[in-house]
Amino acid sequence: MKINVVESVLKANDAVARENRRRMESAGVLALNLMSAPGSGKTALLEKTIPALAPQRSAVLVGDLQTTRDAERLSGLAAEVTQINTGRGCHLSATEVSDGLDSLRLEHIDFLFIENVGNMVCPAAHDLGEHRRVVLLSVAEGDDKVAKYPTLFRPADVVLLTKIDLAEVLGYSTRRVYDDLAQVNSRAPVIELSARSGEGLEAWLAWLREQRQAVGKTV
Ligand SMILES: Nc1nc2c(ncn2[C@@H]2O[C@H](COP(=O)(O)OP(=O)(O)O)[C@@H](O)[C@H]2O)c(=O)[nH]1
Ligand SMILES: [Mg+2]
Repeated sequence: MKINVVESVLKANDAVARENRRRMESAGVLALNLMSAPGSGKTALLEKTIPALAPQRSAVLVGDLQTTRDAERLSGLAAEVTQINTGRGCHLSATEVSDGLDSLRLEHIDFLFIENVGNMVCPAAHDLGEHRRVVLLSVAEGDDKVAKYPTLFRPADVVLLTKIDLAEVLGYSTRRVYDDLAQVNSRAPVIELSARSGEGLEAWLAWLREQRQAVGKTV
């Protein structure tokens, strides 16, 4: 009985996610779901990405349990920013994203960045209707997390090794991360980057533009 309830909740989420994807496709929006542990640098990356990419044509839906702090950091950088507070929820749901989409003028947007709630388990289980899954792993979290949290990394379309400016001081082994990724997800490209130093940002911007072309749009 319990299992049936869980299945039906996920099925309901998937149906709403399909509708979200259809809405965004008909408006020509590329949607990216950013997932990682709290503090790995999702908002900092968006602060650098959006001004360099398409500030007038980007929007953000940002999920946190409480506060509008991330929306405040990003407002003024993107054309539109909506904060979603999940209360006790450890991930965004497709329904919350659907409500978020209602707040945006989709026809004016090319890139929609969905900053998921910081968590390495729950977000990966919930389709939001995104086109691409972006998984961040910061150097500060340690080099052993890919093998420990494979469900996060397996469906990633790109893996961003963030805060790479800290690698040396932390004695970080990127080799271990690449070895583990080869077991878990050999499809996703890996970009080493730092929102602080700017290293890797050009490669990340190029990847974003390529994805937009892949869904039939150019910027
Ligand atoms: N050294 C360094 N610190 C960073 C970098 N990116 C983010 N941070 C810091 O990491 C902390 C968490 O970043 P934030 O963007 O809020 O993470 P989020 O919770 O994933 O959105 C902040 O203190 C940032 O200044 C980076 O590339 N290098
Ligand atoms: Mg954030």
